[in-house]
Amino acid sequence: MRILHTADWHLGQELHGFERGAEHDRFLNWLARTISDQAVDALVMAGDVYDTVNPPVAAQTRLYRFLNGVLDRNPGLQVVIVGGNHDGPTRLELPAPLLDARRVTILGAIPRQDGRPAPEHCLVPLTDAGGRIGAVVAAIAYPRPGDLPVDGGGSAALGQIYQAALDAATSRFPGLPVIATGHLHVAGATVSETSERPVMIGGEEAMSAGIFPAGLAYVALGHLHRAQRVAAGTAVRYAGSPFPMSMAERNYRHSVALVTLAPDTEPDIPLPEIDLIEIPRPVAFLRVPADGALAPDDAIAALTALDIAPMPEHAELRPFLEVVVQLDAPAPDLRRRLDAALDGKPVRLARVRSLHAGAGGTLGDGTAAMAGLDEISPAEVFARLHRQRFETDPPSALIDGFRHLLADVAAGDDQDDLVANTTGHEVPR
Ligand SMILES: [Mn+2]
Repeated sequence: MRILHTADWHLGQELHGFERGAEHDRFLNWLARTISDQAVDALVMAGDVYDTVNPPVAAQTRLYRFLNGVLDRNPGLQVVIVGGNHDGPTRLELPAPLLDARRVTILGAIPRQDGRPAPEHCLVPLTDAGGRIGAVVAAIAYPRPGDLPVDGGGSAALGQIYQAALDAATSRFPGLPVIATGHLHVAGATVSETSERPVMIGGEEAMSAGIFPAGLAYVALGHLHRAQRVAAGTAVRYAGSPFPMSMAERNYRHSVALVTLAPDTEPDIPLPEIDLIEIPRPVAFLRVPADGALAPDDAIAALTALDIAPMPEHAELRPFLEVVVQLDAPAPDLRRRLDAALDGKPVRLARVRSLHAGAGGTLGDGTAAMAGLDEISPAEVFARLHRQRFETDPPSALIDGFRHLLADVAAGDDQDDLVANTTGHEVPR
């Protein structure tokens, strides 16, 4: 069995106001070719298909066109998609009735029965080229409010969901390797500053890697954008995003994971063979300077000297540029001067970061150059404000409460989806 694990496409995403559609097209075309070239049996997408709960029509068109193409060209291919924290569960599942349920499974949320998470309804048997069932996917989506207790104990409760899924899989499909999906932040993994939206699951921001039972052959994760292995022992991996979703990700090597499961099942769980296939970067990310910061005049000289080969292709494939400037005095015309220096160059100035020498304003901690508001997390702003007002760190219960509020606000217009999901969501399988 050859399973291709990918995640965090964020279709519909914009980078500082610039559309990413051309990059997504390049990635999806590459992915479609890779599925054929590598004779993939199943594609597993571990959440954050879309960037928002109400994605633009173009983003939905992209997904449907991709699915139609790969299913048509690869008659043996199965596709398993689960929802992430950016996806609206019912929106994600919308095309499912039009698709062959034997080949495509879309679970926007963990299905429920009698109001409780029902992981036994997440099982997807995978068939190999010979038509035999060779593995099972426990397609667990991002846990939604109500799936887990809110007052702590989230890891334990989610661990029980994974254990129940594994138990159901081994009783229905004895002896077959079981792959689980997940969309969450596992403690100890590397986050991308200001890129992934923090999540609260069962009262915890990061879950222990111990929630995945040792009996799982592989855990296909989404949410963190850096491709990385999480736990030793069981193979637990983040596929990572297909290309940088923020400037912070510009030095990553983006990839998909090709997971090969041994054909014969042993009493012990066979460790899967994992090959990372690097994704060609559709658009270059430049930073001026490469490290550190430049004084305004030096930055303008560097931009004037910037030599970028003219690109025959359209504007949406021009490199993104970030300029980091050290400011000792206000420079209200900086952006205009930077734009002038770049005039006629085939590059997109996505972001200008200004570092200030002073101790910073009301929220500066006085020890380092003040970071821009878009570089510090909301929780850090909250903590700094608390220290400024009360001269102490906020107590952990207060931070937890703040993070809850933040997650609720971020979930925002998810609410309609959630109501629909808690009341009427029953899975066909
Ligand atoms: Mn996510």
